[in-house]
Amino acid sequence: MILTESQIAEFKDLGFLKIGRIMSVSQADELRERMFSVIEGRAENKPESVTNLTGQEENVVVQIVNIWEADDLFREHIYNAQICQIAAELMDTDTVRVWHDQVQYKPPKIGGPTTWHQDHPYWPVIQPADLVSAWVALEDATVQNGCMSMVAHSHKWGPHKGGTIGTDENYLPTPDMSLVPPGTKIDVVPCEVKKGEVMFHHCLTWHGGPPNRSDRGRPAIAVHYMPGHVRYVPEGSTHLVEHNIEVKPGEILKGKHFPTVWENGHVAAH
Ligand SMILES: O=C(O)CCC(=O)C(=O)O
Repeated sequence: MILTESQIAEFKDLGFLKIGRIMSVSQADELRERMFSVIEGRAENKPESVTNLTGQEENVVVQIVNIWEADDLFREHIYNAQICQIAAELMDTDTVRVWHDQVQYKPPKIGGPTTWHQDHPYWPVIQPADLVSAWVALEDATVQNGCMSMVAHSHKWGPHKGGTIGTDENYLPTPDMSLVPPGTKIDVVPCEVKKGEVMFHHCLTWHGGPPNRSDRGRPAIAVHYMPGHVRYVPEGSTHLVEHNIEVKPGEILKGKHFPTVWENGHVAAH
């Protein structure tokens, strides 16, 4: 075990867990440089997608999905032994696979906000909602440059479709209160994370973040890890990476685009 019982209990209670350093500053810098080479089209291979999530020039959030398929250092990153073991311990599973990864880069001055959301409602083709994400800062992430905030305990409130959690002018959540158990206080926790540190969140935890008006960019890589029992369960809506799925509806989701990274206490062969 890497985690203590109290860390696991904290994650189960709050829906997120800050761990701390997982790589050196220079390793994070190297990943950040690889990120720029993918954004600028200099990498040898292509990721699934590179988009500006907001569609606005004055509020840019560059999202790269499956950068691990474009760059060998990011491919190594999804197999990071410590991250994989922590994911296995948080999901209480022997087998960990990658659903997909996601870079979000908020450039200096014009970086956009992250609207409040839960992850799993954006993933309508996989069940159950037992995934965890490992989010690594590739530059110090602070409130000023648009770090994430988490709503403590919100993963226990069930899944809500996108758009039900609004954002006010201070980038705080304005949820439809009928989604929240009566008497519950919305406890927003800003999560500052240093370059090379990791934090984990559950796929039903509400999270969002302010724009970046500072002089420092805010690059980060999140890997969305699934426990071995997650299945392909299409329910009418589609997903960007669904075309990569080779198993039939109802089957365990695995295959070359959804690599097994951790098995029976060890990093999987790759
Ligand atoms: O990087 C961010 O600010 C948001 C990332 C996110 O929403 C996620 O990893 O689920």
